[in-house]
Amino acid sequence: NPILVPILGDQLTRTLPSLRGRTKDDTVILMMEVWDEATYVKHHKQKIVLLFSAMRHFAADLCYAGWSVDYIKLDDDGNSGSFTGEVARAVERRDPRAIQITEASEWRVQQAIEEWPDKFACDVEILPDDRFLCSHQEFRDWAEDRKHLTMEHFYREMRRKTGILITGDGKPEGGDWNYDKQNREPPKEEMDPPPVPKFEPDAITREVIELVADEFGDHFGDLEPFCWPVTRDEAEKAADAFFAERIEKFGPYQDAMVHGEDDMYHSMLSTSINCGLLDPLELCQRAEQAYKDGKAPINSVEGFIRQIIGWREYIRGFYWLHMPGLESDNKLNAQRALPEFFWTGETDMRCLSDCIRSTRQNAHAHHIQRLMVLGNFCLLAGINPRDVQDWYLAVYADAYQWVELPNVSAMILYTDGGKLATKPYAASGNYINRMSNYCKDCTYSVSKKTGEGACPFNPLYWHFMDRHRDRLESNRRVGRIYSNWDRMDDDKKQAYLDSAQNFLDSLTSADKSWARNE
Ligand code: FAD
Ligand code: DLZ
Ligand code: SF4
Repeated sequence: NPILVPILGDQLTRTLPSLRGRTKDDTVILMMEVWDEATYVKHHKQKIVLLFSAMRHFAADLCYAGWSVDYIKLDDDGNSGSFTGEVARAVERRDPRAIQITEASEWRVQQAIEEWPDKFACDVEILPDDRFLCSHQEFRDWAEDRKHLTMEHFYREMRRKTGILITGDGKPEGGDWNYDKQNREPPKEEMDPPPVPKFEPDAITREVIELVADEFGDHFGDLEPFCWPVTRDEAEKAADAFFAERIEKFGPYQDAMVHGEDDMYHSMLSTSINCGLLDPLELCQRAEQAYKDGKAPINSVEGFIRQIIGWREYIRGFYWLHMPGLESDNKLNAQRALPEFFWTGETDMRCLSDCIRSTRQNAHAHHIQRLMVLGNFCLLAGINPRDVQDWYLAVYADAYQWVELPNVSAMILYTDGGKLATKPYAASGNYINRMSNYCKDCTYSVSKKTGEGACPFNPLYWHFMDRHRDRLESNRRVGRIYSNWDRMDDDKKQAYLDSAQNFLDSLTSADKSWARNE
């Protein structure tokens, strides 16, 4: 009897722990397209195409290499629609002596896997996912007894552990651990980011595009053009282009936003990293090499590496440390429904409409758009965390709960009351105006603070600060903002609060059926 090795949609790595050391004649690999996973939120159409196409390509490569693969397509007869249902059918079919699986990246799926030993007669072995640098235990040990889980401290440990950008005598390359101060350039006229490689759908992808059109036509987002990498080869080409053409300016323009410019100097590699097509550590080593070869400055290279071995690893550790509570936390008691325009893009706020357009067209928006435009709006407007979580999880092709949830709940919505972020990332229109070209052609005026035509971020900012004064005033990093508020005369304060309230009252709530099948 063989060993059954189920491989999940974000485990498309040939060196996966559950594949390493297995022999071809003693193993049956199981890959499953299942209805439950495609619809637990109504994922963007491109996200489903990406996952199914990448899974089908990966399975084809495994078969070509001589592995025995049971690949269950979504519309196969008898598909039970769930991972557990499909493993049950495979156990029936193959009578394995054991199941061996790499742990799931998401809590929901891992819970289901942990029930398998009780459900199936064979042994079930769940292996740690060593595609992440920091194990669950290592993160727990690091977090233990710390009052604040400061990312920067964690990041330095990851630098030391990997030796990336560390000199022979153990010091940070260039003398500093972090060059973020050099990475806050606003956009410049002369900026001309090279285009990101686009990948033409092949026959496998085209078949999946048809399937998605038939089965998920009511999900958010444009189905085509579909240009994401779906194989390791394509993902490598995308990485090559980033290291050859964009990493140099990645750092300085990391936080810059330009209307209609969706990729800027970002790597656009998250979709490939998260489903297993690219190895995060290898990418960091390539970035380090670009620095050593004099092809990119330290601030760009360090910035890129920090996002991956710093933020990405930290976010994953934070998720497992705080689940399942993280999903229901709501320390700011935000209760407002998500506005409908998040799904339709129909708003006069030019910054938001551009970020939502990019999200709809590409299943992607870059970090500062997710954080300081969309996220900042949800924070200031007091949108309830569940609606925001569902939205981010559904609309981005790189979204899996382990990475989406900490970013949404702890980073943008401050639902944990400050375990991750030392203060809420709240900002008025000024910030967006400084870091983008959105405001100059907006219907609203960013310099107008209150009343008709004022940029809604301006009054919303003070409405937020005022309604959370009890919680935020004692925060050293926020407290002084209240001295500015207190210096305003009462009429001015009231004008801010009234303008914000009028704006909030004007919002139309989204129908829940955008995010979930009722
Ligand atoms: P680059 O700007 O080129 O960055 C390089 C890599 O660093 C990314 O590919 C990614 O792997 C990693 N990275 C950067 N920032 C983060 C971060 N905050 N958390 C984890 N990894 C990071 N990223 C996801 O992969 N999936 C998500 O569902 C997701 N949801 C987000 C939700 C919010 C509210 C915010 C503020 C950020 C979210 N991010 C998420 C992080 C970040 O926005 C994306 O990783 C990034 O935009 C992907 O584009 P890129 O590959 O061009 O990234
Ligand atoms: C996101 C997703 C989708 C849309 N569909 C599948 C699927 O049919 N089969 C699969 O194995 N994985 C899918 N995924 C990814 C999973 O929802 C989930 O994120 C991973 O299993 C990690 O927990
Ligand atoms: Fe956004 Fe306000 Fe600028 Fe308009 S004026 S683009 S709403 S920040």
